Amino acid sequence: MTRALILGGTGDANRLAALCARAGIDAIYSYAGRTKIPLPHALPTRIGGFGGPEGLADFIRSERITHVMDATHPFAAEMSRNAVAACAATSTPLIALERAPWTRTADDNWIEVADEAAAVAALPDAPARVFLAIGRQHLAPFAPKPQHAYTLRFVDAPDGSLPLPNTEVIVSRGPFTLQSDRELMRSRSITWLVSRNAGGDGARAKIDAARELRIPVIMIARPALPERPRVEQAEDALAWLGHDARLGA
Ligand code: 3Y8
Ligand code: NAP
Repeated sequence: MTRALILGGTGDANRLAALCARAGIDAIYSYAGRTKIPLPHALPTRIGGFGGPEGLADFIRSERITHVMDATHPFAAEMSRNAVAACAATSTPLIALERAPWTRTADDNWIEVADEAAAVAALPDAPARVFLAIGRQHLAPFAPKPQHAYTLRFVDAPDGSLPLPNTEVIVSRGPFTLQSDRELMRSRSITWLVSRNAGGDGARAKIDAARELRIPVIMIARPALPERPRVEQAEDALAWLGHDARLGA
């Protein structure tokens, strides 16, 4: 009997959860608990870490999970690595629902970097106006460049001081639109955008807006992940589970 665990926290995971609920599949949705009020789901939902790969393996055994679907964000590398280890330890089938990275077009002005430290190094020394759209967990590396005016976007309002002196915080959870991101960057005379290569549609508006406004983008590449079977569409994850959403099974 199928009993699936969805490692969630993205728009793709939300779509997969809706498909599972509609197909009457016995599934549990899991959040890390990073945000104060995560989006509710039709599926039973758990919030919080498992306690490393061993904790996840224990959860799989105690909850009699038969399939794990890792629909976390491409930068949630620790969760994905733990899922590979825990599924190997418990011989549990695992699929990753992972959208393709964004690719540069001829009209894009991207500086592609490997990580946040390289993104900081790629920023100019002369004071600039930077839209830093990488959340609130990764601001510390930018502290050595306090001379810039930073526009920050968070899911929840910051609960304390920020490691940067000159900031404006926008609290918004996404998904975002081209019109709103273009207006956000134009109204603040943004001259640089820093982004992670999240892929998908939920956060690509800022990339398209930067192209239109001819703003250079410092694009942070995804962390390397262990090999595991992967699909890009929620329907294909459901098909993998043995229920074909397209046929209304
Ligand atoms: C808690 C679940 C939906 C899904 C919304 C997607 C799109 C917006 C891209 C920008 C970039 C960022 C951030 C982002 C994206 C979607 C999707 C996606 C980037 C929620 C969510 C959780 C989180 C956690 C949060 C991180 C932060 C990252 C903000 C829910 C809304 C910047 C990643 O304040 C914090 O501590 C936030 C932490 C991890 C990255 C970071 O390190 O700060 N996501 N985001 C998940 C959990 O608890 O398990 O609250 O409902 C989900 C979404 N985040 O349609 O509703 O599908 O990818 N989220 C990045 O790309 O750099 C926003 O602003 O342009
Ligand atoms: P991470 O660094 O890969 O994970 C750190 C720890 O958080 C994991 O080891 C695990 O704790 C716990 N965790 C992560 N995702 C979880 C989940 N879905 N369910 C239960 N526990 C989870 O993860 P992160 O980058 O902080 O991302 C946390 C969540 O936000 C993920 O669900 C991810 O999909 C979502 N998100 C992240 C980003 C991003 O930029 N990273 C963007 C959008 C959404 P234990 O080791 O204790 O099990």
